[in-house]
Amino acid sequence: MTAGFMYSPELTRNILREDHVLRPMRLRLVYELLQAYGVFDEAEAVVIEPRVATDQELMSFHQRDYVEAVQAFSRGDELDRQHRYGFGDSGDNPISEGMFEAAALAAGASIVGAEAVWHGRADVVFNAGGGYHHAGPDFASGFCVFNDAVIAILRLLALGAERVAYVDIDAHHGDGVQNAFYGSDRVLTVSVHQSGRTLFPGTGDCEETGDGAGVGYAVNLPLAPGTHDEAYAHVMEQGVAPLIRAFRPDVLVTQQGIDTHIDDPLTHLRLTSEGHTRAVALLGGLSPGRWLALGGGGYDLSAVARCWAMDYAVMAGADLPDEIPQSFRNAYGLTRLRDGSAPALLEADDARIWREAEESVRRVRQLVFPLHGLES
Ligand code: OKP
Ligand code: ZN
Repeated sequence: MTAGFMYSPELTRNILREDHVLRPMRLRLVYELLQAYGVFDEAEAVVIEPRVATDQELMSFHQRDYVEAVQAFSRGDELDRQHRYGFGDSGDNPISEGMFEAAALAAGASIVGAEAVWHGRADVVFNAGGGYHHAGPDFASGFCVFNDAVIAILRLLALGAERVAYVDIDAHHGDGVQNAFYGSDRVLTVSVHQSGRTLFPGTGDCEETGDGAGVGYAVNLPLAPGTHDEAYAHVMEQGVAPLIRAFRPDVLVTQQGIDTHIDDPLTHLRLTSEGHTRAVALLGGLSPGRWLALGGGGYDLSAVARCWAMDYAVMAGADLPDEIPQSFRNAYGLTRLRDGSAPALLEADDARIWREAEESVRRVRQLVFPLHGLES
């Protein structure tokens, strides 16, 4: 397996706002942790330099006026028009100097990754600095400016992919990607997330299954607050895996937000590093040999660094010992790669968690499985 890792220090520079929870330095932690382990010394683990996406590439999904507006805002111009495009100083999407270049670089990294897996230069490429799944054609949303996931999928289709499977395991519903392909049967979007009843962006119910030709090609598996590794594995195995197998994609695209982690400050899921990596390993096992992996949310720096390093180890077939190498330990104070076991649960919570997980699986199997020739 050749596994590419998209990286340049430029990917870690754009600070949205001093107090913003999305801190670009988290990518540097992932990279430095992998480096401390010596992962990139192996021939099959290669660092790939991103490039900035062109305006044309951004406009494969985004409206021209939006791309031009982001460009202007990024220079500090036309700021009075920011609210109509979803930006605002004190909200989720502040304007920062250079944000256009930063967002275009994140999108360019996903494009480069998509091309590398399509042309077989790598079996898998991980762009941890991508996965901006909420951005819409003409608006920023949920920390996302340009939707690199949509743009990369459009590139794969243009290169000749007939079917692309997109699986989004961020704690938030992957609404922007789902909406972009809602009427298409060539892109299967699957999102596993904390239910919209209790979390942004509020969508992602099981009943959202697609439109027209796309009916059956949008899949949602909402989860209860508190969902743990065991219930999560059940949903992945019983709800997600059979669909991907039946769909037989030419390319697998994953969004691996790690805000599902028990220590994440924004969500209420309770996955451990083991639960997350197990899901990623399952998805990797479903790859047709072309896999574009994207980052996403993840707001606890320790969880991000450790879990995404473990994700990349899965991709590169590397074996990382639990003890974090001295150099990284001294710099950042992390000692163990993996979480210990998760804290015990109240019985009543556990019953509720299982009930919701099983209910999501049941509804998806009923609504969507038959459309793919699967038994519900
Ligand atoms: C982005 B990703 C209400 C607060 C909503 C937005 C969270 C964005 C998460 N305006 N906060 O999916 O991790
Ligand atoms: Zn998220």
